[in-house]
Amino acid sequence: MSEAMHSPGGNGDEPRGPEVPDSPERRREGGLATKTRTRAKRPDRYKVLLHNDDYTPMEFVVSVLERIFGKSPAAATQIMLQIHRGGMGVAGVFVREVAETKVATVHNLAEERGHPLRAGVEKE
Ligand code: TYC
Repeated sequence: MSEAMHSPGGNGDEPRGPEVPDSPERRREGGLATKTRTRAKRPDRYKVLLHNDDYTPMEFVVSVLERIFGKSPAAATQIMLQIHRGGMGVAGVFVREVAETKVATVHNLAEERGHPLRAGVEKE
């Protein structure tokens, strides 16, 4: 055997210990495997608002609040009346993608039935 095969370092075959994936962070730390833990932030919430109009039947709004927003018949009726008297009301609060999907569902159902009911989202 040649001397070169036993000399430490140099021929690229020396054991290097447990493999840790390389990363910009690891290089910055001079080769030490460190990790900064960053807490995941609570996603922003969005209110889904229903708007009053003169034509959508009250029963339809109540059924939307029950079916799309999971409200009890009593809660759905209270929210509908609040919208009817005050101009708008909160149907629910969700992360943005869910809120936008609810709005689209409300508009699709209302259009199917020929009602002008409108909904929108507002960041909390
Ligand atoms: N104002 C409607 C009526 O008198 C009822 C209504 C309530 C419509 C809530 C829309 O978001 C609404 N038939």
